[in-house]
Amino acid sequence: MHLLHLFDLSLVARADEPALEWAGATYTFGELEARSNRVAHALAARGLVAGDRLCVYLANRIELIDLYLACVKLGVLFVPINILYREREIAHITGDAEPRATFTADELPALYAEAERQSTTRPSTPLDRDTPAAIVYTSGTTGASKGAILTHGNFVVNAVNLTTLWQITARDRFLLALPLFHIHALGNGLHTWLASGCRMRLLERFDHRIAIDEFLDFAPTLFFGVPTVYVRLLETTPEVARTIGARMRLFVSGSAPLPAQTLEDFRARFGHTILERYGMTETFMNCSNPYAGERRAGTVGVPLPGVATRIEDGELLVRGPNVFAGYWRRPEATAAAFTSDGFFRTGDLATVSSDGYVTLLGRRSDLIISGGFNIYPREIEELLLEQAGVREAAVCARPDALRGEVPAAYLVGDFDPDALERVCREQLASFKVPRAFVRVDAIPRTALGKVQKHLLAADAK
Ligand code: MCA
Ligand code: AMP
Repeated sequence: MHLLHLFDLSLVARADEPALEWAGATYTFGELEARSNRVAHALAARGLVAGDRLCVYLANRIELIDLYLACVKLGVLFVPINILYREREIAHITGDAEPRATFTADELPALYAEAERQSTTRPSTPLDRDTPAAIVYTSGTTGASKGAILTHGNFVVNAVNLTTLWQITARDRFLLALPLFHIHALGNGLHTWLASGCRMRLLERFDHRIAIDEFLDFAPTLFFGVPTVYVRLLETTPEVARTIGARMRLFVSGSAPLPAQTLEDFRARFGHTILERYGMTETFMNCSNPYAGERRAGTVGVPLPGVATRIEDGELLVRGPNVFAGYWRRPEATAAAFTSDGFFRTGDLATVSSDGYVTLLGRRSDLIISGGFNIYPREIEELLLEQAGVREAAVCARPDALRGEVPAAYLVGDFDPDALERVCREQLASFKVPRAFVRVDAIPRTALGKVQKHLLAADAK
């Protein structure tokens, strides 16, 4: 099975039904089908063919959906780039993916002028379960990010699992505010929407100052968030929270650990137990708390259908049709990520209870997750080490009540912290900029020279 079999449940079978609310207008599934066909022909006219890569550097908007559907229909690999990334980070991705085309907001008017003249019939391309649909960059355990090749089969199995297990149907009203350049919104959000045929309101981003108004105005039944989003929603008044809660069916959380206290506070205020699940770019969703059974705080629930799990040296390994096809042009990194019997090493440390619930205990690597965005310290350390006067640098996580964690830099040398901060702001996405630049006499290391980040982090509190 490939993605168009899944999407046709909505694009074709529900063509006249309302599909998408975007920027005050409502579009039917049939209109989305026609728009994306025109865009696909316009891309083909520019020379894009199956197997090419197309990068998009866009915030959430209807054109991002058109472009994704057009890529799927052409067999072109969709490569989304985080809109918060700056030149250095973007250059790494475009250099590695070697796209035939890259779209930013500036290029859209010309493309849509060309699309206007194109046919609304669907282009035909051979597709199957193993056809790559997207390359999504994720940092892995090294500083430079690697492209995870995600196939039609990966997207399909993830969407079918979640739509069934979370009982998502055409009757739902889905509010999507997470960024479509990550698998959380793209893989889970966009694909369960198209699999179920529900009505979705898409927001450019989750802006906590207006999010509540969107909830009240749209009256959703379904919402996906990262923990920071739920901490933000707790700022609302009890009356408004009750109004929103009364219409809602399901709140889902993932991408970072949901503190048990947030789960409790949210239940008290909104009258809903947030359903926590666990996934990765490379694997889509691995585990979920049950919709109907016990949603156990502090756990990520049980493995999804088709997902085999194993614990090895404390690390969770997974295997199944949800697991990606490998890293783009990095056979060595791909080989290192899998065991000889085909299990993917998640890098997450976990335990499993006697009744099958998985609890995540931390990460093998020193990954920092801030507001659901991943930060690999090495990338920031490399930039800091390029700056005058910095002799040694170590970046580690500081606990943060709103964002879970934020990065802090520890440095040896003779430097100007304000200048370092300026350079980071210019060259890195805002969430990667260290919240502190701390001068230390030495970076603590083990006898083998490995930085002992836990000692630095202990200082930070
Ligand atoms: C944040 N900012 C953004 C966005 N989000 N700018 C543009 N588009 C966005 N989507 C910027 C703000 O402009 C601001 O920049 C800074 O980030 C903090 O903004 P603030 O309003 O204070 O945000 P917040 O209340 O902290 O909320 C941020 C957020 C955001 C909405 C929680 O971090 C977010 O969307 N996180 C989700 C990321 C995600 O989907 N991750 C999934 C990856 P400045 O500081 O310059 O003013 S993991 C994954 O996909 C796997 C498969 C999984 O398991 O899900
Ligand atoms: P990414 O590489 O951006 O896809 O991020 C995947 C990582 O996010 C996983 O390896 C986990 O460390 C983390 N993650 C996702 N969901 C959860 C969750 N529910 N609880 C804790 N960590 C999570």
